[in-house]
Amino acid sequence: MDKRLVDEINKQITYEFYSAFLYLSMASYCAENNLLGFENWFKVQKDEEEFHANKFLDYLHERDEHVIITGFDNPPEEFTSLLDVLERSLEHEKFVTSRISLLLDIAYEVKDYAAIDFLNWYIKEQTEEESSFKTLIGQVKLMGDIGPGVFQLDREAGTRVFTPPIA
Ligand code: OFO
Repeated sequence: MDKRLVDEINKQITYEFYSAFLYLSMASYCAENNLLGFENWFKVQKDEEEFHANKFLDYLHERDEHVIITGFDNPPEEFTSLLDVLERSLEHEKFVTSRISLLLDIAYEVKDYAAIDFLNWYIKEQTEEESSFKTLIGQVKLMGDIGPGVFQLDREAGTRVFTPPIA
């Protein structure tokens, strides 16, 4: 594979694990603020991010490339409200979408059609992730992030379960 593409995918593995830690930090904020449904929701999101990271890692091995595991910055641990958590999540997902687009740009540039096929899965996944955060933000804005409205949303968030996305 093209070296730049391999390097950027290796960086992406780090970003995906960072996402997992970010969502774990958000799950903790929710737990500490009696939002146990959202604690569950963000822990499931963390599982999804680990799935994304491992999928990249397995792909590099499948293509006979070297995987480099690196550390990353600490995720934030101070949040002001559930809405703040969700808005910062959406902002983060937009950043990740831009990263996946960069990977695809390189894959097109070097005409790596197998990588293009592989990366298209992430494009679809990012659209879904951004959309689910946008929906939650809209719902929290409608119902308010304190009081009975959020209690209902929290109950629904508590029903989320991790099912590995279809590859
Ligand atoms: Fe891996 O999609 Fe979120 O960050």
